[in-house]
Amino acid sequence: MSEENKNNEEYGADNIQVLEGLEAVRKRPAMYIGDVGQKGLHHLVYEVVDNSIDEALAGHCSDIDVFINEDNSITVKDNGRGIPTALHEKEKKSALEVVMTVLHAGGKFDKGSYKVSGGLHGVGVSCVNALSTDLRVEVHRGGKVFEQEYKIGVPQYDVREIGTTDRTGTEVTFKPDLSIFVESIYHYDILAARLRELSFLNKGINLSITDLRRKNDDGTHVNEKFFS
Ligand code: 0RA
Repeated sequence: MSEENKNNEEYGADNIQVLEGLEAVRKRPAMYIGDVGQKGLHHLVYEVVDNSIDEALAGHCSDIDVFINEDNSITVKDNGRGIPTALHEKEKKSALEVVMTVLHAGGKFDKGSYKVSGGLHGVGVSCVNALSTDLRVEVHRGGKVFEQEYKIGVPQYDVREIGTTDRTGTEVTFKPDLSIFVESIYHYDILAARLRELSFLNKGINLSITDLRRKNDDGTHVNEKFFS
C-alpha cells in the first residue's frame, strides 16, 4: 500500500465520525443546547465552566475566571491539572483534541458529574466548539504550554507546544457562531447570576467574572468575585 493510501485510511473512520458529530450539532443545535436564543448563547458559557467545576469537584482546581472579551468572545480560565495532551492511543491524536472534538468524550464529561456540578444539559465542550466560528484552547501542564485552535469545531493544526510555564490549568476562548445564534450579545448580569449560583452550589471555589467591554469610573473593568 502506498504511503498516501495508508494515510488516507488512517484519516478514515475516526475523523469522519468526528466531522459527522460536529455536523449533527450544527444541524440541530437546539437538541444539544436547548435553543439558539439568549438562553442557548449563555448556555455555551455554562458548558465550558461546568468542565472546570468538575475539575474543582475532583479536588484539583480552586479558581475559575470568566471574561467577556471586547469582541464579545468568552474566555474561561481555570487552575486545574490541565486537560491531558498526551497521544490518545485509540484515536491516534492528542487527548486534548479528542476532548475538544468528540461528542461526550472522556469519562468526566458524561452525565454523572454534571448532575453534581448543577450543569444543565451536560453536552460538553465539543458542542460549544461545533457552535463557535473560532475556539482556542491553551493548556498549562507538565511545565509546558500547549494550544490548539478550531473553526466550527475543526482543528486548524495539531496540538502544539508553544512555551514553558510554572503553573497548570486550562483556558478556553470561543466566539459563538452568529449564523446559528439569533442573539449575539453576552449579558454580564445573566452570566454573573449563574456564577453566583454555581458558587453557592459548589462551596469553596473562587469564581470570578470580568467584563472587558465595560469600565468603571475608576478605570477598572466591571468585575465580581464569588466565593462561599
Ligand atoms: C481529564 C483528566 C484530567 C484533567 C481533565 C480531564 C480536565 C478537564 C478540564 C476541562 C476544563 N478544565 C479542565 N481541567 C482538567 C487530568 C488527569 C490527570 O492529570 O491525571
